[in-house]
Amino acid sequence: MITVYGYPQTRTTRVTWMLEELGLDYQFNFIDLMKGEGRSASFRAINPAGKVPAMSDDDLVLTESAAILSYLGDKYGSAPLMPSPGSKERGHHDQWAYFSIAELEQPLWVIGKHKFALPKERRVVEIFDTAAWEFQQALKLLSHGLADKDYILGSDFSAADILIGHTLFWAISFKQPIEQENLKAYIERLKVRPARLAAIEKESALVAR
Ligand SMILES: N[C@@H](CCC(=O)N[C@@H](CS)C(=O)NCC(=O)O)C(=O)O
Repeated sequence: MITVYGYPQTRTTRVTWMLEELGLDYQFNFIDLMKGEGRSASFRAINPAGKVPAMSDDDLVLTESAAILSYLGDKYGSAPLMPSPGSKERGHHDQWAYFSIAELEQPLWVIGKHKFALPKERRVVEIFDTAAWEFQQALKLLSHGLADKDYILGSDFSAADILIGHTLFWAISFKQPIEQENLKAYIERLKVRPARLAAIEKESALVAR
């Protein structure tokens, strides 16, 4: 059985979105970050970093949202959601997955860290302008890469779209402008993915408990 350790409206949604795309059953183990459960000894035994998401599949425990998506796609999925290892498509898939984590997400996360995540004495508000500018540079590259395609690899949705899409939704909630018309249309396409909506609905039910 697959267990997701997570908290709603965090990178956990990348994993639950992927699981819903794959049509897999999973348990959601709610780690209440607001109550400090990320730092509990029991959760640190799963992820020493104390961060979500984490995932277990039988005796395998994984952290890092992008790695979890690759594992799930390779083990339970197929192309086009997760192109085969060694294929050209997989090369492009991984290029955009790593771009999402390394280039698109990082400036946003810098903003998040210095707004609320870091201890107050570690926050440097002067970094915001530069981080916002860096995010805009990453958006230009993404817009260029997407061009007139529906999804980042072409006409088919892939796991890379989950990583990119989740990051773009995050940017919207951080009030970062996204001006490129092709990115706006891409966001609208991703927003209504039934698997994303199902993942969010399940998360909301957990919060409402
Ligand atoms: N690179 C990790 C980042 C994980 C991460 O930073 N998760 C945040 C939630 S989105 C977290 O658990 N923060 C709690 C904390 O830092 O204490 C991934 O992609 O899974």
